[in-house]
Amino acid sequence: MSSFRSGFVGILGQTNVGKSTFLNAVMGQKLVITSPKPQTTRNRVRCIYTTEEAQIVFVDTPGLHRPRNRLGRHLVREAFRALRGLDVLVYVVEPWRSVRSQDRLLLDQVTSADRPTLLLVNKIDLARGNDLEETLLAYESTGIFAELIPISAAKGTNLDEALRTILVHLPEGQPHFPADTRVDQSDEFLVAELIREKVIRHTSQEIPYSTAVRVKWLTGREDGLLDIQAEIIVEKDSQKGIIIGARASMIKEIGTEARSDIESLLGTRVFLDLRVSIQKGWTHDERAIERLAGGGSKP
Ligand SMILES: Nc1nc2c(ncn2[C@@H]2O[C@H](COP(=O)(O)OP(=O)(O)OP(=O)(O)O)[C@@H](O)[C@H]2O)c(=O)[nH]1
Ligand SMILES: [Mg+2]
Repeated sequence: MSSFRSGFVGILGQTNVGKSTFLNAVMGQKLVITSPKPQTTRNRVRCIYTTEEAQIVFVDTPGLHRPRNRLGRHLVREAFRALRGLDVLVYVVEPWRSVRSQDRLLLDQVTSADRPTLLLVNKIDLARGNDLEETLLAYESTGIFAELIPISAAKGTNLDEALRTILVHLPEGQPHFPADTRVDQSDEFLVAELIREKVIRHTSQEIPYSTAVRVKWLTGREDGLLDIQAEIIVEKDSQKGIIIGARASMIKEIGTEARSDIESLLGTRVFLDLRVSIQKGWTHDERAIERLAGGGSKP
C-alpha cells in the first residue's frame, strides 16, 4: 500500500493568466473569484483538494506585476509571502511562444532549489499554429521546471494530467486539513469576494482597483433565509454614483448576480442588502489596505 501524500502547492504567475480559474476548475466549484481584468485576486486563499490517497493544499495568490501604487505593492507582497512553506511551486503562463522578460525575472525570484517547480501553460484553447510547441520549448530550455503541462482551465483540458503530475511531486505525509474542508476562509470573506467580483465585472477604468467589500453581518433568519448586509467601499463620490447606477440599476444587477453565486456556494437561500460607501484614498493608506484588502490565509 502506498502512503498518503500531502503538501502545500503555490499557484503563482503574472496577473490574469488564469490562476484562479485553474483552481476553481480542479476544485469543481467556484471558490475564488476570477475576471477578465488584471489584479482580481488580492489575497492568498487556500483551497484544499482531498482524495483517498492525497491532500493538495493549493494556495491561490495575487498576480505578480509591476505595482503602480500602495495597493499593488500590497498584492505583490502577499504573493511573495505565499512562497513560505510551499512543497511545490506551480508557475502559470500563457502560450506566448517565448519566455517573457518579466517572467524570467520573476522566476529567478520565486524558484528555489529545495522544491520542485512545475509549469502550467494555460489558455491553450487560444494557441494558434506552433504557439504551444514554441512556448514549451522556450520554457523547457530554461532548465527550471520538473514538468511542463499544457492546459486550458476554461475548457477543462488536461486538468487530470495536471493534478496527477502535482501529486507525484507531493511529499509523503499526513493531511493538514480535515477531509471535508475545501477552503480555509470564513463565509464572510468568500461572500465579500463574490460581491467584489461582480463589481469588477460590471465596471471599468479605475473602479475595479478602487473597490473593497466588507460584510457587515451574515445571520440565519427564522424563515431559513441567510440575511447578509455588505458594504461596497469606493474612493470617490463619482464612483459611488456609477456603482449605484441610474435608478439603482447597476447595484441591483450586482446584487442579483452576487446572490446567485452566494446561494450556490453556501447552499442556502440568501437575502442580500448592499450599501455603497466612500473612504477617500483608501488604496494609498497602508492601514486601510490591511483592513479592506487583507483577510487572506495567514502563514
Ligand atoms: N480562453 C481562455 N481564457 C481563460 C482560461 N483560463 C482563464 N481564462 C480567462 O482569463 C481571465 C483571467 O482569469 P483569472 O483566473 O482571473 O486570472 P488570475 O491569474 O487569477 O488573475 P489575477 O488574480 O488578477 O492575478 C478570465 O477572463 C478567465 O476567464 C483558458 O484556459 N482559456
Ligand atoms: Mg486570481
